[in-house]
Amino acid sequence: MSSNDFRDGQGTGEFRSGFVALVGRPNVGKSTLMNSLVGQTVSIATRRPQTTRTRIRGVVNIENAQIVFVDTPGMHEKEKALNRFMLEEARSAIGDVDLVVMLVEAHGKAKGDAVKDEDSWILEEIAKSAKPCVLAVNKIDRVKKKDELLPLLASYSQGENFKEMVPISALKGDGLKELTRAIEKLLPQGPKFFPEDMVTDQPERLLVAELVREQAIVRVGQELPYSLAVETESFKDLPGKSPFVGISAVLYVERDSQKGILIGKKGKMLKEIGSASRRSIERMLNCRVHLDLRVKVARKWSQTMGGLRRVGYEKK
Ligand SMILES: Nc1nc2c(ncn2[C@@H]2O[C@H](COP(=O)(O)OP(=O)(O)OP(=O)(O)O)[C@@H](O)[C@H]2O)c(=O)[nH]1
Ligand SMILES: [Mg+2]
Repeated sequence: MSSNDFRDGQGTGEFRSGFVALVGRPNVGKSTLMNSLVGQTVSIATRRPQTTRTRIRGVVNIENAQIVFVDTPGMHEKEKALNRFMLEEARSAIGDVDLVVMLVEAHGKAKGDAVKDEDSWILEEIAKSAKPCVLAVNKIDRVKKKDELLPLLASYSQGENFKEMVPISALKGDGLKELTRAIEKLLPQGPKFFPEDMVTDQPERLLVAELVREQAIVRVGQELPYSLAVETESFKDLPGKSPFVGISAVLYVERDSQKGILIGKKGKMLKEIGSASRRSIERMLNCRVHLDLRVKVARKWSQTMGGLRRVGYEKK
């Protein structure tokens, strides 16, 4: 990605700022887009749907604007407490922002109207909020001929009030300049909400827990996709010549059998998750880290609000 080019701004002289929610179905690439725009991982992204569980803010500074993106959980309708919590996170994000960017995938089995139908209730949520909305058609790197996008763009342009429709590849960085320009134009004049060197307002202990969850999803996401939660238990400076941080975190699962999967034969799986997440935490904190992971069973935590609170999810 040519990271600098979309930060150039439009040179209008006025400073603009605002909050922008990234919404859409699970797995369309919202978190990948957030990280590409911010320039580092603030929200974990994996190939498994329903990775993001809470609202996560990432700050992007361009020449004459500051855009605070709010990544949200993929919107889907299911009954479990965890799903209801995630949907509420996305809904309330829409209510709190100046502008909504809705992501859809450019490729996929369903074309045009069929895709739009599946998104119709998300479109209704946005319409109810009366917030201005930009459509970002993501994953264009997977589309061979660009005219294949036309039916999809045509179907979304009918009857919807998108201010702009921008084809992008969050992964490759294509179209991000066009997208940020479209957003900048629609934001009100306003101040810098965050200092320039602040990329997220997420506390480090939450980011750490998410980086551990990411490495666990990568390895055992197929076996326990929705049953896993991670909470940082302690985070402290350790003595040493150079900065050195000691972190302990708990991985919660719902059943004993899942605990076995996560720990693996002779503890091999947990060790792998531990060393991979330690490396990504070290990159994020820019210092040496001692990471201690434990696995606990919190029966059926994802089914009730009390269970969610028990593993660290609180309503904001
Ligand atoms: N080819 C391609 N893949 C992408 C692109 N953007 C995202 N992906 C992939 O799509 C998958 C899902 O990405 P995420 O960013 O986690 O999607 P999400 O919308 O945040 O998903 P949830 O948090 O589950 O709602 C990952 O495997 C990404 O690498 C893109 O522009 N092109
Ligand atoms: Mg996500």
